[in-house]
Amino acid sequence: MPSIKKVLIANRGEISLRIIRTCRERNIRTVAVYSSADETSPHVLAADQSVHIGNAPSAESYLVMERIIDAAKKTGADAIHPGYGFLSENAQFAHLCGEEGIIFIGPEPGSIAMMGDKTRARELMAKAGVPYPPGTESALEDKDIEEVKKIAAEIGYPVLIKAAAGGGGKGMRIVYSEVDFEKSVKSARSEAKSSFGDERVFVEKYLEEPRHIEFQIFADQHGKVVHMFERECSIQRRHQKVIEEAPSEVLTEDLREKMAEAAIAAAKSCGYVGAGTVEFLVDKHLNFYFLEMNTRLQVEHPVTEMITGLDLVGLQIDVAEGKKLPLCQEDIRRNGHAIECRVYAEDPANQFLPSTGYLSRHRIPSGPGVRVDAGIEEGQEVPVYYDPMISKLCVHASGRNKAISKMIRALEEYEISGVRTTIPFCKFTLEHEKFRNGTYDTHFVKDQFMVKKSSDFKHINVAAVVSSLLKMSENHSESHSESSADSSRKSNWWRKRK
Ligand code: MV4
Repeated sequence: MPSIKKVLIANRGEISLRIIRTCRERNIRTVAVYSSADETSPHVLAADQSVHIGNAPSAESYLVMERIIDAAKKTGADAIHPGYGFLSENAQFAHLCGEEGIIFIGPEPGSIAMMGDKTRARELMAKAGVPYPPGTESALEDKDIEEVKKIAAEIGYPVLIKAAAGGGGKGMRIVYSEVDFEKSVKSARSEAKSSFGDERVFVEKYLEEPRHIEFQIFADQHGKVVHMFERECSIQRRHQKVIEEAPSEVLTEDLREKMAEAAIAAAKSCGYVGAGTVEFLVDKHLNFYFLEMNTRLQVEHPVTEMITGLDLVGLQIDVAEGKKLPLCQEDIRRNGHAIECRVYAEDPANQFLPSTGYLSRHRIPSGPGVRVDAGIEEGQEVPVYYDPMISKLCVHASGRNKAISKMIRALEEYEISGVRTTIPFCKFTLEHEKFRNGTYDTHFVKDQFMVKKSSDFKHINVAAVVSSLLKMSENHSESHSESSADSSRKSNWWRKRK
């Protein structure tokens, strides 16, 4: 059995630091790779060794497979952890690692490729008996448009056209009636072609007010697959998750068990190994449908770590070394409630435009049940080249209400100056009646927060939005002032709330 002695981390930011921490606990050496924008970034300073791999744009650094493999060979790393994003779901990269005798800490390239093709994934679910939204079995290219229109009419409008190579919402078109169908297929195809170099699209019934609930699964090389319960990720903005929590408010024990079983069947259908996530949409009648499988460790994995007490990166390393999963399903218990807020350098008062600059102040909250995974430190610049996430703020408490209170406290304690952040938006959401009573769905951000046209006002809680925008502008003026008087006022976060 190969034992991993040195891991190269093909990523940057908080996830690289997260991986380095587990490696250090196991006495595994670490190698960071970095672009010219990351010369002084925390992940580079924290790793045992570092290798410069190119210019700031990721296409010239973190996405260049050969440079990363060369860096692993040069430093004698025996494994590569891809993190999330970048090359983490690139089957060719996983394959290249194998060819070079480097352990790819993730699934086999074949599993990545199968789940990356959404029509292939639907076929696998059909065989595995996992429910998925009604629609065309294969890509539309195999059929003529009249035949496809017939299928769309049978499933019933609205329907959704999706890219076979897609995910994350790119190349998707909602079609409300047959008159728009052909035109939407054409535009979805051309977007799919330009985004993925693959114009194949397929059609699904459009589920109108779904919740996004995903199951964490883990598989070893010996055929054992377990699940680690769900995460509810319905608070999203333009396919970007903002708040995740576990457990989900809507699942009954019975439904949880059925979905977990479906998630395990989905993983087995592609011979999965390692950490993976099976995404489902759940409608208001609590029917669930397979959406896609993410063949990587996800951003929001700390939520699962908090409710299970497990170290998912540690388990990834165990499994990559060929060890049997050191736990059975019965050993995996859930305890309490966890919430994650993603803190982005984006301005919620200005359509979430990226807010770049120096973090002149970055003081993170702490206390029992509070975890902050940050990839950037005070005094550093938020690079414009990558995702503008500053940190993930996670809390754990015995129940949901306590977790919400703890998160609000932690958000208030968090001090950031120099850039505007999504902290006020997270607070707005946590204080929102629909979040508190758990009746939100994937349209929450758009419906409750994005005030664009005045006609939208009749649908929203005007008072809540106005008060949150006022709070945001307060925050805004603070974040741009760096006088000592101002920062002393800011550090008075513990004053009684109004
Ligand atoms: C859907 C859907 C409704 N019905 N599929 C969005 C990203 C991509 N992974 C799939 N997505 C969706 N697929 C059917 N048949 C609604 C979405 C969707 C969504 C899903 C999860 C979380 C947020 C979302 C926001 C908009 C649309």
